[in-house]
Amino acid sequence: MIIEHIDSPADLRTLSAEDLAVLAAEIREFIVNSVTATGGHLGSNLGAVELTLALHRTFDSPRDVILWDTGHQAYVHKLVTGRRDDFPRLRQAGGLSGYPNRTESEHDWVENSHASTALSYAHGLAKAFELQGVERRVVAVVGDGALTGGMAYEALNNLGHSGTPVLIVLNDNGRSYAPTVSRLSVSLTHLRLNPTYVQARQRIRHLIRELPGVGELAYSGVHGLTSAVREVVTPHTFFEALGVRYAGPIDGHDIAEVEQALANATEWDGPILLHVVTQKGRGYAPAEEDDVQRLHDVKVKSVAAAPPKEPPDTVPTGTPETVTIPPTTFTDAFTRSLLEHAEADPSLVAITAAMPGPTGLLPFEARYPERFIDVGIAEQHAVTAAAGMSMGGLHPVVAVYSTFFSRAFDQANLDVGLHGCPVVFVLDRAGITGDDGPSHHGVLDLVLALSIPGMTVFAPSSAPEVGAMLDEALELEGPSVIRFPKTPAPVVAGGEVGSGLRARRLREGDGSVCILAVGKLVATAVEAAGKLEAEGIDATVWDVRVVSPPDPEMLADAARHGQVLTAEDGMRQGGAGMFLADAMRRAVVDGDAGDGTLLHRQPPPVTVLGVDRVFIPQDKPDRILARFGLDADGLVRSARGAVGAPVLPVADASD
Ligand SMILES: Cc1ncc(C[n+]2csc(CCOP(=O)(O)OP(=O)(O)O)c2C)c(N)n1
Repeated sequence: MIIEHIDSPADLRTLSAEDLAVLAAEIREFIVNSVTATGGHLGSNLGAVELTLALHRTFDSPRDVILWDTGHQAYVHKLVTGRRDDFPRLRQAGGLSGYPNRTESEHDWVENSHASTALSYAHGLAKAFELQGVERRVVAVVGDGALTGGMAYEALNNLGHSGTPVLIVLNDNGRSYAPTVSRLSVSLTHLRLNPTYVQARQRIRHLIRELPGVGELAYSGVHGLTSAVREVVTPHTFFEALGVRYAGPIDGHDIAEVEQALANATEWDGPILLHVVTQKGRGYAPAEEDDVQRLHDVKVKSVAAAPPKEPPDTVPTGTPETVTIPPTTFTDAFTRSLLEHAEADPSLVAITAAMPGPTGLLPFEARYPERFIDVGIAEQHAVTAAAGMSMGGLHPVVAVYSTFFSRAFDQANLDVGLHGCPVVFVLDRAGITGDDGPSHHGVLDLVLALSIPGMTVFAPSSAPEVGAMLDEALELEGPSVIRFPKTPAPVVAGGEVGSGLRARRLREGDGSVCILAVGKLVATAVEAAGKLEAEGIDATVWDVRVVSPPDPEMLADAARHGQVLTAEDGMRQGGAGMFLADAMRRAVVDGDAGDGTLLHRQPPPVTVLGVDRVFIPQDKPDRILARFGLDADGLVRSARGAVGAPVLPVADASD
């Protein structure tokens, strides 16, 4: 096996064309076997095999910088930079990261995973080398999906203006998660498929290669000629208008062709974009046959069956009465509820930022294509566009991952919040997400959402709550957030769901300790209360449901306890617990119990439980939660500690 002898990029440079072809096949097999065992990004890596080999044969990494936009397609790069043996622990605790990671290798320059940043890093690095007079080349590999992100355009514009020498490799597979939505992508596709261009290009290459003596030499100059042809068949070149030279398109699976083009491109003393066409999922039938996502990412051992092309039958496809299967996940519950609302409300529109599948919008897209909007990887635009839609009389629901909501905070705060637009944000993958590591945990959404004036913040504790909350959110006159995790949570309190903006008291204790639990932590709190009871501590448990505005009845009840604990799967500093503690203090000190009684008393001490302000490495969510004391045993320990601690004397509410 050739792959067993590849421990560094230098080992690639001695290989013949035949060896490289064999190696590419071995790498594909390795990646399929590895990723199906651990889970991870499959389609994107299978499409980048030859491109990665060509890059590492042409450039001298790490002296030359190779940056991977988003970073999910860097498995081959990891393989050829000495990390082959670490793949069995891909995305496992303490194991290989699913993205480039500076602690793993000197070949990894950034720890990314949020898209569209590589061109900016590249600009910065190239500028630094230029100013220091150092000869080092900077290459940024960006997908056509990542190129839909606004930051990429900011960087292109700045690169073109400054003339900083960066080689941008556009890895164009026509896909993001789903097919890429962008006019630019469509134009690029037209160019690569344009028969006049393709034929002319092939004829020129053929003629040149046949020239006796000078054929191969002249072949290297073929891009000059083909770009002349390109100018004829494309009305304008977008990149060149920005000041970035364009070269291509070339076949990204032809290693020799890619190497030649890379070598030519580095001759250009300024920013240049090489358009490389690849096939996502190449060489693995289930991926090639997955029409929508090309097996972009896979769960452990789930690749044998490609995802359904039609909406899954666990969501309603007929009238609402046909719905009989209970929702299994929060996402599933959202999908169902959204479809019901969409049927009743023709002004309802659903917006995704390039992730229609994972956010549960595919059935909506299938049924209401004209009301489905995929903006590309452009969360900021999604949010402000939603504000505009709501100003224009539509009812937008923006479905994004919690971690990507951070990108659009300013837009959510000012463009939606300040204008009081009734936009509903549905934040999936909230809380601890696990395998994807620090950048993917959704631990900031509560902090961010709670700092936006007028934002109603819902945290469903189980899937059936999602529908009730969406009902409520769509009735509000201002913006709202519904945030929930990927993993389903058990339905507590006999399957009943709450309503309106009210919290639910799930358990009434003896007044010693009250747990205010948020979202996923509600089931944990109920479990903890059971354990505490066995120890003689009779805890009250509330499902907070609506973090803002908090239910006054819940606050008043909590204030009557000797101790209060709050529990959430988000950042503790500035999160739900601190928000609720502050609201309770104000409620009791200002005397508004919400039920007609005046309190005017000292609030009880509050122990705020949540995630520490640290970047959390990859691990299984339950293990991470336990580490932060956010499992049932952790809550028991905290409650025990709180009850045993000295309690401030409190005046009775009736005094
Ligand atoms: C800001 C942001 N939003 C969403 C995502 C989720 N995401 C990860 S990869 C991806 C698609 C990337 O497509 P492309 O750049 O074309 O790479 P490919 O996988 O097709 O090679 C998306 C939307 C992300 N990583 N960052």
